[in-house]
Amino acid sequence: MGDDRPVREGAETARSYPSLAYEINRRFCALQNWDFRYECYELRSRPWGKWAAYARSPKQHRAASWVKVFAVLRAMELGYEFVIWIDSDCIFYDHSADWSDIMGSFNNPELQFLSWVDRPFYQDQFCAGFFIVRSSEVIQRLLRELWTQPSEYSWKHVYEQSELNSRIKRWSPAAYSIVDEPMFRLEAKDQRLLHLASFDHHKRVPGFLDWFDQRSILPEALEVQNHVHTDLSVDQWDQKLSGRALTWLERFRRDAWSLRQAIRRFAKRMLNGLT
Ligand SMILES: [Mn+2]
Repeated sequence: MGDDRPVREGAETARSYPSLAYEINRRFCALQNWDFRYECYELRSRPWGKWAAYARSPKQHRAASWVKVFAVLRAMELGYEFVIWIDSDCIFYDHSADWSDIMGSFNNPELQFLSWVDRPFYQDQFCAGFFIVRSSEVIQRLLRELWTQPSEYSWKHVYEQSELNSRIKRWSPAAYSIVDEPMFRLEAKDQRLLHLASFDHHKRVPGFLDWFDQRSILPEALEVQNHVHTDLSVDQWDQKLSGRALTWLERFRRDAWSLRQAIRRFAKRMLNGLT
C-alpha cells in the first residue's frame, strides 16, 4: 500500500485512516506470511503546498492515485513474483478468510492481473483500489505505458482506474480476472476486503476503528520502521520512466499549478465556511 501521508504511531494512529489501514493490513500480511510495504512517497514541498504528481513524457499532471504505479513497479524490481496493491482506504477485512483460491488462480500461467469488481458503480469494470499482478514483462510494460503515455483520465475521476480498465479490457479474457465479491459495503462478516472510498470518506476513521474495537485490538500502528519506506520520490521515478530531467518551464508550470490548487482549496474552505 502507499500514501503521501506518514503512518502515525501511538494514540495518533486513531486519528489517521491510512495509519489504521496500515496496521490492519500489516497484521493480515503477517498472518499470510506476505511481505508488507507502505510506500510513503515524496513530492516537492512548496510554501503553499505540495507539487502534484507529473508525467513528463505526456506533459500531464496526474492525480495522486496514479502514484501506485511506482509502488508496484518498485516491488517488482525487488524481485517479488506477485505484487498485491491495496489502497490506503482499503483493508483486508476478515483475517481468517482463505485466500488460497485467489492466489491459486495464478496457477494459470496466462493470468496476469486480478482485481475486484467495481460494484455498485460499475458491473463490468474492476476497482483499481485493490489488485494482484504477476511480475511479468506484460505487467511491467502496462505500468510503464500507463505512466508515460497520454491519458484523458490524468485528472479525471476515477483517474488511473479508468485508464487501467480501458487497457486491460483489450487483453484476452484469460489474462485478467475480475472477482465478483463485495468490497464497498460490509455485506458479510467473512468478506475479504472492505474499501471505504471517497464518497464514504467520513466513515473511514470510525469504520476502521470499529474493526479494532470488535476484535479488542489496540488501534496503534506497530513495526512502522520495518514496513514504511519514505524514499520513493515521485519525480525521480517519473524521470526514470520518462527518461529526461524537468525543464525550467515545467518547474514553473508545476509551481503555478500547485499554487492554483492551493487557491482552489482555500476558496472551497471559505465557501464551506459561509454556507
Ligand atoms: Mn481507494
